[in-house]
Amino acid sequence: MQASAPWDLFCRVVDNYGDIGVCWRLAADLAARGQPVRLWIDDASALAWMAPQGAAGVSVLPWSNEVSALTPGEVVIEAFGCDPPARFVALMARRQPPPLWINLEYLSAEGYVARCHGLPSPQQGGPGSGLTKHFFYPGFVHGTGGLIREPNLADARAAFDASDWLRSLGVPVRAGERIVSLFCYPEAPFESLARSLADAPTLILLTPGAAQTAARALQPPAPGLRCHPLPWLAQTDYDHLLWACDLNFVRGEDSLVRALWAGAPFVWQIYPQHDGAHDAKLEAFLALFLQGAEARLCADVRALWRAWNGLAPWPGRWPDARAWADQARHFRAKLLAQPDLVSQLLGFVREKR
Ligand code: TRH
Repeated sequence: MQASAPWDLFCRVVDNYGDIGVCWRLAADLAARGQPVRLWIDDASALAWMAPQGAAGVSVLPWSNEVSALTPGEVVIEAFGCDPPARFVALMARRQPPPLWINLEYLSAEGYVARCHGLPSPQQGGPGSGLTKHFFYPGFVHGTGGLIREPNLADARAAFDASDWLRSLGVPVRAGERIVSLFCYPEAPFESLARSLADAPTLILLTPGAAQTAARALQPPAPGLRCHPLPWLAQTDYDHLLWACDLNFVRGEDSLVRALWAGAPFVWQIYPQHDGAHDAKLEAFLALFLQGAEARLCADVRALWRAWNGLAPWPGRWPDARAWADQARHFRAKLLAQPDLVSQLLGFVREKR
């Protein structure tokens, strides 16, 4: 598809790094496929470590209502219902033909996603009156918008050398050690995890923030366990971290997807919601992930994930590592057979034009 103007992608950072993480990946993937992007963002500070090299075809612009001299692109994406500035929306309404307006939604494995994906929402009032917004839902199954997966990702994963990469990062790995990455929220029961992991020589690679704070509070760590703090890594290197580990603890939305592409066992700490909606969301994902797995693996993975999310007591038994790894690879293979999010987005735009 030939782009006559850049796509406009709007992102507001609510908290943490998921909003900017998803938007950056989307922008970089679109640009790499020949669709330049203007990424409008209210707080771009995390890009300094997440994407220090930037990306050809992506320009990062401050969120502003002062956009009157600008022509909106053919496609405008607002991430997670962030409401682009009113003046920009007014320009969209004046553009002929109007841009295709897409609201990129949060990721969920729940059933409503396939039902709502692609639905139109005609705008009845305000500066965008007369325009139609479309809901675009990422997801794990056919009938949803899919997951961000760069075209070269599977090849890069297959060619990756974990030992070389860990050495280049200065990580002191010992032969035979299990390597675990930890990216978590402050509520995670780190002490229970440390006790369980201490049953075998284990090196935990701690991402900045809650993981390092929790590990500092547990000094000295349990015998058999070593902890190594990491700096914030660029997104591409965070992928490498997930590929280099035997087990990954991830959180939120984007690192979950990247753990899926790593194809290794992982535990997901879901973003907690005050109304408790995260519980059903976690169960919906577990049900998909564990489809076809042996009953024992299902029970053990479910128990561990629920405990890590504070929804159950810490389990007495750890999932079997080999069966867990097989299931992770099996699920990744299923996902790889589905079209990725950017391919679907390009198809959606073609269809609506
Ligand atoms: O930071 P998060 O908890 O973001 C959350 C969730 O997305 C949640 O669903 C959303 O509602 C909330 O924000 C507002 O987790 P997430 O989604 O994994 O985002 C982290 C990003 O940071 C991801 O793109 C990976 C990236 N990252 C790096 O690039 N380098 C690193 O070293 C680490 C640890 C993460």
